[in-house]
Amino acid sequence: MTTTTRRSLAQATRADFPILHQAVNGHPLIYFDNAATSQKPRQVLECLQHYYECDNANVHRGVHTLSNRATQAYEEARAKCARLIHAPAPETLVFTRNATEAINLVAYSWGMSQLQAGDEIVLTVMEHHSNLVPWQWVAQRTGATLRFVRLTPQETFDLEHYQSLLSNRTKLVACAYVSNMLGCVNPVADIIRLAHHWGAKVLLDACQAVPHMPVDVQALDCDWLVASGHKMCGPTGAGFLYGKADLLRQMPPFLGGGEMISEVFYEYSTYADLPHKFEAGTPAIAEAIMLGAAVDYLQNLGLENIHAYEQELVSYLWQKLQGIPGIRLFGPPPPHRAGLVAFTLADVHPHDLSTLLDEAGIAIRAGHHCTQPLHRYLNISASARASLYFYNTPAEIDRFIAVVQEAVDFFQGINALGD
Ligand code: C6P
Repeated sequence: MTTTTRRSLAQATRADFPILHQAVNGHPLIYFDNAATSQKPRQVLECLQHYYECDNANVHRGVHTLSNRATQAYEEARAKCARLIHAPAPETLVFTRNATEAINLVAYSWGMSQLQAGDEIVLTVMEHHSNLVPWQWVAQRTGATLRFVRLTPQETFDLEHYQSLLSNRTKLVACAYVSNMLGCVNPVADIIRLAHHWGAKVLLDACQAVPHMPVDVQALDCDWLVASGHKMCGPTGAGFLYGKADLLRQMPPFLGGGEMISEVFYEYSTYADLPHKFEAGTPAIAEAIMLGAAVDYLQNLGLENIHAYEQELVSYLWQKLQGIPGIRLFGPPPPHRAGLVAFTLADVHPHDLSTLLDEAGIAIRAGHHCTQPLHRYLNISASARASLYFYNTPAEIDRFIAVVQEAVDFFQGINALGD
């Protein structure tokens, strides 16, 4: 892709995002908190309006026209999400509220029923709390043991250490595709191949991957993959779990209620086929349909194009950040990273930095980013994180860097007064 096409990707898309065209604290908004949640284009917002104005009804229940329309749109959205990750069939994709719920589904359904004392669950030290807490519960209830892959000196996934942890006791490997703090893109193809060699299943937390790069579950051969719609231009309240069909069929239901059943008697019930077995109760219909519109939007842009553009942006951001005195950047340097950078400054607390940036209209995240154990592992209590998406521009990075530099100068001045 040439520089011109890349520039036009951001330029062309910005007009689609009404929220970006506002002033915050007297300055044009710069939204660098995309790893927390992305903004939504007009096409996705209009989809919500259209659904509630024209088609609103419950799905899979009525035989009237609106119910048929709602059901069709809901199932089309499922098919779109399935195509996005190259799932073999729409029924291998279960709608959930978010990635967290999808991981909990696997933990409760598969983990609680399949694991026992002596089994091992391999996680990494970089996991988000969502891919840690549910496995702690599974381990506590079943007697299985948690093992953690550590980092290389470059703060990436340590493949050698990982191999040393694998054995015939390993029953599950659950790891992030892209770390939401280190920004490293993990060697998931190798991780999966090695786990399968030992007969272990693999769950990929692809929250920070699916919105930003092409993902192919069949090429990867992962057993499960989870993602959140709100990080990929979709609404909150809609995410998904992909699972291999045989595996999903063997798994007991997670939640019980309407729509997940085949037949119900007073004493017992039989369950619906995939994917409905895992979608108890009225689902987030409008949100799922909006997520389908978000997938259309992303695929129109092209995930390869989004990825290439973000690679350029993050290289620029990294290079500029490196020039700031007293900065510590986490994770590997580009090109081996995703479009987010977490850092600390010697003289400025991340929360103070975030407040000063907000005064300049710039949104970043400060804190532990739901990776408290990773922050402890790195010997820090908090970090600042700038996370980019395809609608961000190099000019925004320039402004961000200027304000970070001003913050450093300001706090260095205050600290010097105290000396
Ligand atoms: N990370 C962040 O600011 P939910 O909340 O279920 O949509 O996503 C959870 C989750 C799971 N895994 C990874 C790698 C994630 O990054 C996230 C969400 C956000 O980093 C909000 S804490």
